[in-house]
Amino acid sequence: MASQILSSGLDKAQQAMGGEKGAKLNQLASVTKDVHDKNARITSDYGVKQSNTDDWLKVVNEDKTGPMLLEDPFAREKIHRFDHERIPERVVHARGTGAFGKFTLFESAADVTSAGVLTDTSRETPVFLRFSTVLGSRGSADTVRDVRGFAVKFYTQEGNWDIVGNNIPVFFIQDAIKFPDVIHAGKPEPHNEVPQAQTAHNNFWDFQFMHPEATHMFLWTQSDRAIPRSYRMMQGFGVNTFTLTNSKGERHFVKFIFTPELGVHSFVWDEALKLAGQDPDFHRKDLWEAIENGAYPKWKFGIQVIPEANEQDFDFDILDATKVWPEELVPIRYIGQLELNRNVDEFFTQTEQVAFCTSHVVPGIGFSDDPLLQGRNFSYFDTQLSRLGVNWQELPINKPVCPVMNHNRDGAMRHTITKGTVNYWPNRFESCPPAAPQEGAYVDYPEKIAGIKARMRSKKFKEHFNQAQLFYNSLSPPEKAHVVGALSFELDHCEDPVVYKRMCERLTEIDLELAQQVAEMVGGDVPQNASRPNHGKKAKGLSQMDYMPEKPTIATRRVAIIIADGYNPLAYNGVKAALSAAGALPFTIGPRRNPIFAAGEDKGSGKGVTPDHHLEGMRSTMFDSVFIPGGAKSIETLRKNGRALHWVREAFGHLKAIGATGEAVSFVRDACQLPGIAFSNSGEVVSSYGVVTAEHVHPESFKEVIQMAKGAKDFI
Ligand code: HDE
Repeated sequence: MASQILSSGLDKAQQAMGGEKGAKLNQLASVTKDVHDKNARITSDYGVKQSNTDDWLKVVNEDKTGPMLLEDPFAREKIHRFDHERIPERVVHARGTGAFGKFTLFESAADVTSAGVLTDTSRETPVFLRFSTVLGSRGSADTVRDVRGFAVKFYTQEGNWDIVGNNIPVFFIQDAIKFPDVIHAGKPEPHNEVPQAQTAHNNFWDFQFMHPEATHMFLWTQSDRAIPRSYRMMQGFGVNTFTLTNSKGERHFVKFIFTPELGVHSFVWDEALKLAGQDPDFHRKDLWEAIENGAYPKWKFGIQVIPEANEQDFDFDILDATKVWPEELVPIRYIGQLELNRNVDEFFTQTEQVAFCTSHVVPGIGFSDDPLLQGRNFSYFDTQLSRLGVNWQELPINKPVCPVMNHNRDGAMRHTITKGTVNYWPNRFESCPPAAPQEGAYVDYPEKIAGIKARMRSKKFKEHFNQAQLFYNSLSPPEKAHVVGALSFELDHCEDPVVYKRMCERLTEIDLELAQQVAEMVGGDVPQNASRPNHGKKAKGLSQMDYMPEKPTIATRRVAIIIADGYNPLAYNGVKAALSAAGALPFTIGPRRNPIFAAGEDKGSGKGVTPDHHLEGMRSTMFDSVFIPGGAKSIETLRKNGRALHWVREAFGHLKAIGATGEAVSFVRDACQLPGIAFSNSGEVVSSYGVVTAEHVHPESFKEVIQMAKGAKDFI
């Protein structure tokens, strides 16, 4: 019985894998209890079964009222336990969500590293990935403009390896000593704790001006990258420069990159703003929904490698985290794949208690002198001590799947019981000795260092604008327009003219036209001259348009199908089936969540279709696309429904694919009120500005509608 309870949280498939492949899940199963176990009964924490957990023990009179007894151990335990449920939230990246998965290699990187996880192509390494926003509190909204965390824990056979990355490849600062400043400046202001999860305020932009090194990064945060459509549709970057050492002892500098199979996609700002209120858990739910539906998100894993001897070959310092390594200079070598395939069983014990450390690397992987990384290596372990306590690595989610044995002992909440009479090394029994390199011990790279103690940065660290220009120049025209819009929004929220006027000046270091457009909007002095000429260079891989999926796909996209009584069942059923067949997620939306009847369907005997949601319950922002089947009566009803009308207009404004057949064609035309769009007036399928219409319905046209809808937003 006990083992049945313990393993009930496991996927059968994962269990069948056993061994290394199911290693982490098997380990977790040994500490997992199932609240749905039919034989489970409420007990106290000390194991005594309880008969009543609803009433505190009291001295009652004949009316059954009276004082409560402090004696009641069960009530006291329940309340005391509750009083201490919260732990400190992460000082940054407090809001997040995570999932389990696996990492596989399709090409060995043995030429540059000896790490098993990057060389053994037969391995399947279990992983846990936590996505996050940076500035908001634990209860803040998912869709705010912010950097997203992309933290991966690889449970390798040689110990845990953490890549604690972001969805943006550079950072605001070069030296870790500045981290408390940049975070204080971005978090709510100290006097009134406003604003929550926003960089649109004086202090953030004051900091940006004071730190020219932040220019490249703030441009990324004002781009579409900072409002991703989904965690599944963004890249992950290790950001810092790490090193790889191969079996010959040769060292290389490396950057780690994850690129999503679904391509890189974003919201438009208005969508993100609205969703923050309409569905603050949008990203969390999106990831959960995809995994539950078996649409496992996948990323290609790549490395950019520079041999040690070539460190000085670039006009930027390769240890400077405010710089990318342009792909033209250092190509990305994609060698593996990361897949997420299992949601957590419990948020707190898994997603909240997972703890990452940049300092956790395995043999074959090491650090560089990147001054941001060096500081991070100090900070992460330290923060886990205050957040989770000294024994945080014993928590099930953090525990390595390989053996752990050493002479570290005791501390609050120690779980492991280590038998034996010695707790130090060396000891007279030679118990638990260090390992030899041939046994897989970590070997420190014997780097030769000579220097003077000083608080300084290298000369190349002092150039801050070249790559900001490179990034801006590489964006497509709509992406540039979005940057202008984002900066205009953010600086409009700064009340202090010193802040927004100076920032407008700073923009002249990047691009005069950009600076002029923003200054005009936000009340800055419109500059006439650039502070430096734009070098005009571009690089690939910076615009997210470079990451459209190889084949356009509608898979996992949420499509609203809006119907009312009298809808055309052929169009409704046809499109719904075609969408499902293409892997999309169709949701029926009606004026009510009670049966809606098709044209010709008798309300008395017909079953109707019960919508998934009603028009007041949802908003167009929660869907990627909308389809409206014809049916004279249905369209007559929808025309009178302001919410339906607004839905179509808003979806069009957010550049979403809209499909319509039959009578719905004129409905969409009237709703959009844009004379430039072409509409179908025959059986032909017409696609114009992402609006796909077919006046006369025949089953073949559904396939075409889907096909054209696939690329519609990207096309625009
Ligand atoms: Fe972090 N960062 N960070 N950071 N960071 C934390 O560690 C820190 C930086 C990143 O899902 C903290 O466990 C310093 C860059 C992610 O649990 C803390 C510096 C990048 C997460 C910390 C940086 C990151 C964190 C807070 C400057 C992208 C969430 C809670 C030197 C590569 C991990 C915690 C999770 C979390 C310190 C800069 C990514 C305080 C000192 C650059 C994804 O230790």
